[in-house]
Amino acid sequence: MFLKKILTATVLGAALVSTAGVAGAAELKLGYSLAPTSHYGVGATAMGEELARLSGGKWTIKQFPANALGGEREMVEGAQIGTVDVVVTSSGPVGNFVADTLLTDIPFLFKDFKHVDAVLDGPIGQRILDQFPKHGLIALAWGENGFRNLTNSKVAVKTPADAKGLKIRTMENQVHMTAFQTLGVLPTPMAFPELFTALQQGTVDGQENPIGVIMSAKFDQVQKYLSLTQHVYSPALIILSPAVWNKLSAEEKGWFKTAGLAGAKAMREKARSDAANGVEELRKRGMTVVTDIDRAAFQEALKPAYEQYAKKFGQEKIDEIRNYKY
Ligand code: EAX
Repeated sequence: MFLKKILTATVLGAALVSTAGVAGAAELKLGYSLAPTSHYGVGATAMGEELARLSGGKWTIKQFPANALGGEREMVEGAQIGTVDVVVTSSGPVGNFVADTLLTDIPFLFKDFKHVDAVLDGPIGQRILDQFPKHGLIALAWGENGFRNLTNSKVAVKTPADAKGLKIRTMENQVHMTAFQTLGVLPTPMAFPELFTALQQGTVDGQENPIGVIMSAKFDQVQKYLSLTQHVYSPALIILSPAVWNKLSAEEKGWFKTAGLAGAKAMREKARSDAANGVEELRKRGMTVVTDIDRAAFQEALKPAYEQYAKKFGQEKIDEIRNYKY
């Protein structure tokens, strides 16, 4: 059933533009961690359509959803060495390659979507994207994963005290791990493809992700409680391999940028509609949704983590995002 969905999406994608007969036509491999119906799939499709349209079918995109090309860290490594052409990924592992992206992973930094858009689409976001080439990667655009929420199989978490002692899977991301350690949970960094089984087998008690990811990965099947903590915003990035970028003409680079932005826009729209409508769906699927979260208590409990972030990044860089006028 799932495979059939993937095949259908791929066939549809390929049918949009026929590359037969286009001189030097090239099909790019694009990987992501979720199903084709997810915000990543919607973004990848929009990007592929725009790229094919702008290039008259010279450049097309073939999607490899559902971790088919590996976990997010592996896909980014693949882009660096040229075995993967395009990656749609959360910022999760990206800080291991481009340290400045870690700034965006600080808990309770972004207030709302308007704040997110102003920062990521403005000079701060651009400055971070500009860091990628010197680390062997091209970042075409900021997409979206979304505000993350805690799920677990044991307890209705409203306060940091409720979460104490839970074993929670985190992304392979130092900023997130510091936050969870500070909250007194046992952070277990793990690649996303291993997560469903780890939850199912009880290797970890919980995890945290945006609503769209929880729905797409069907974590409701292995998790009882969904706490709407919205404790951190999780950006996504559309990353291109320099092996592709370096052989493009200036005109083609423009097409890729435009297509990347079209993908990012569609991804944000889908992620936001999932965030707005998905909670009800997850409730219907049987999750207990906890809405009265003491977010002030979480922020208070995170104070020692904020001190560490200030040492690591410089307080002014954090404040520049936190206090950005929009
Ligand atoms: O990008 O690893 C994660 O939890 C990510 O949020 C997920 O793979 C979607």
